[in-house]
Amino acid sequence: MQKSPLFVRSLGYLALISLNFADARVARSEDGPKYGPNAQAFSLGQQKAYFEKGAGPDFFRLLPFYSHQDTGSACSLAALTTLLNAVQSMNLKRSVNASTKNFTPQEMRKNLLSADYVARMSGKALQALKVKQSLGISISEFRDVVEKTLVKADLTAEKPDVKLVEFKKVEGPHRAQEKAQFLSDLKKNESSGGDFIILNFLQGILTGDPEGMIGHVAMVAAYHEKTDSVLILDPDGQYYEPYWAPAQKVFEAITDARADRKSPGYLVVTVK
Ligand SMILES: [Ca+2]
Repeated sequence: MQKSPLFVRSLGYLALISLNFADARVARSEDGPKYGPNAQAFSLGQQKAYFEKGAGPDFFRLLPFYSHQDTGSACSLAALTTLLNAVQSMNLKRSVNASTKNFTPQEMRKNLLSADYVARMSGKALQALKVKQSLGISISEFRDVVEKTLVKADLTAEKPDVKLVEFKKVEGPHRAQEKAQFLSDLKKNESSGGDFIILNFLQGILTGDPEGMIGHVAMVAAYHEKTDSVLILDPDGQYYEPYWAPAQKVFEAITDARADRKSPGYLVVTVK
């Protein structure tokens, strides 16, 4: 399929000037592979090894609510939709019943989200400019959106804990400790159903698509310790399905300074 030179997709934080960046992107060969060496489509089989010992609780909680972004800047909103539906299904405050609706981006825009965030998720730079914003969102700002939306949706018995784990913008010896923290969080998250990880990352590092070298937001569905790989629920459904990626590459993708205009990082959301 022919991609428009101004085609903008899957961005977590796109400044207005990024339209120029998108312009400059190198179009991938139409005949090239869908995924590079750092991503394996979920449908291609690694899950067989993952399921040998049974999947973690997040996988079953999140997969039924996997959401695609509906605009070029709404990846974080898609992840938020998945998160809210997953938390709602946990019946932490009240049990779902026949009248309980699933959350959808359309209804959330109308009834749950701030005008500011809605404009930033619109995919339309001028609409974002009207509220003095640019398209997309930084992970630190998204932390606040996740917390406020979970509270407003009133799905938990206790106030949700939304922790931002930030990385230094520059490379250095601190990366070893940061990676150890990330792996520790992945392992803990994999074993517990009461917490979830939301990544902010440079999509192209994982997919191999030069057009994807921009910030992106997605939930972690699983961590397979045996193969040291992470199942990413990439909301860029126009092009991708969930895929496995080596934890080392995921770490590189989330620490890359280009992933976030402020400072790169990820969220650990704990609900009770
Ligand atoms: Ca978990």
